[in-house]
Order: sequence, then C-alpha cells, then structure tokens
Amino acid sequence: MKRVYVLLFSLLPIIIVSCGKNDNGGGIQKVEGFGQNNPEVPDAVSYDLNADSVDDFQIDYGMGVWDGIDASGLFISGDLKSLDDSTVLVRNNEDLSVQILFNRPQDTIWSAPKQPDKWNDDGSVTIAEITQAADGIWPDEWTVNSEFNSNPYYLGIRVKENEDFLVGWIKLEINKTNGKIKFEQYRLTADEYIVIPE
Ligand SMILES: [Ca+2]
Repeated sequence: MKRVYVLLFSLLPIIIVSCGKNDNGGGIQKVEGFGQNNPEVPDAVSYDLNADSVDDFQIDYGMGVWDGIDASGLFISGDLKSLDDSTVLVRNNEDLSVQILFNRPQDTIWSAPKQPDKWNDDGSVTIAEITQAADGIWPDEWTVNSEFNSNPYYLGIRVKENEDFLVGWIKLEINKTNGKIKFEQYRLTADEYIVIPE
C-alpha cells in the first residue's frame, strides 16, 4: 500500500470542515464527505518538559492518502514530533524498521542506549492512526502503533537542556475513540539512566 502525504493540502479544503471551537473540547476538525463514522482530527499540542521556555515535543496530526490496487482512501496519523533536538527511544528491528512504545514499568532508559535500542533520528514517530477502508468506511477505533498493544504506553526520551541532555520517560494516554494523545506523566534526570517506576 502506497501512502502519499503530498495530496493532503489539495484535499484539505474539500474534506475538512471546522465544527467550531467548543465541540468536544475545542478546535476539533471533522472529516466530511468520505463514508460513515468520519473521524475528527484533534489539535496539535506542544510540550516543554524541562520548563526552559523551549518546546521539546509536539503531538501533531497529519492526513494522507493511501493508494492500493483499484482502491484508495484516507488515513489520519497522530505523530510525536521531536523539537529542539529532543528525541525518543526506538528499537531497530531486523528488517531495519524501528519499533516504538516498547518500554514498560521497571525498564531502564539509558542516556547512551545499548543496541538494538537507539535514539530516533527521524524527527517524528507515529503513535496512532486511523485508516479508511476501500469502501469508504472508517473503523470505530484508532490503532496504536505498538506490537505490544499494552496500556499505559511509555516512551524513553531525551530532552536538550542548555548544551546537555536530560534522559527520561513519558507515559502516554491514548484515546482510541477520538485519537487524542496526551502526556499523562513524565520524569527527567541529568543522571546516566532512569528507571520507569512500577
Ligand atoms: Ca524545553
């Protein structure tokens, strides 16, 4: 399945209609015109975790088009974007793809990760997404991008502070019904490692 983000901007004026600022928490856009159960696109949210007035991460949502054999549709992707040299821990799979959201309570997050773990250098990871079927129908729930399919979801993180980095973790709250992704809890340290508490 080929995925194309380029068409996003040409499609947006057609398929997105603002529902007003106070619907379901404010600022939500609803996708119109493509089947039933049309999902809503949550607003982007930025986080400054070490309170230095520089945002470190942003949860952002992008819409794209998937293009298969004799079929196509839309998808919405909820992504965690790295800002100001912050990054998240990923694991190298054997096929060279990377896996996120693998951390659990009692895991140790190292400032210098050990293979196959590494700090993501791609600038963005997909946390959750929802994909329109070829018949135009949207599923009832978003899919979390984790092979563990567990909740709560933890990510190891590194945040820039002055010329150094802090290591830590974030606990994500992912609402599969509306796709909203929130930072529920986090910790940072200047030590070499931090352990996610039970
Ligand atoms: Ca910051």
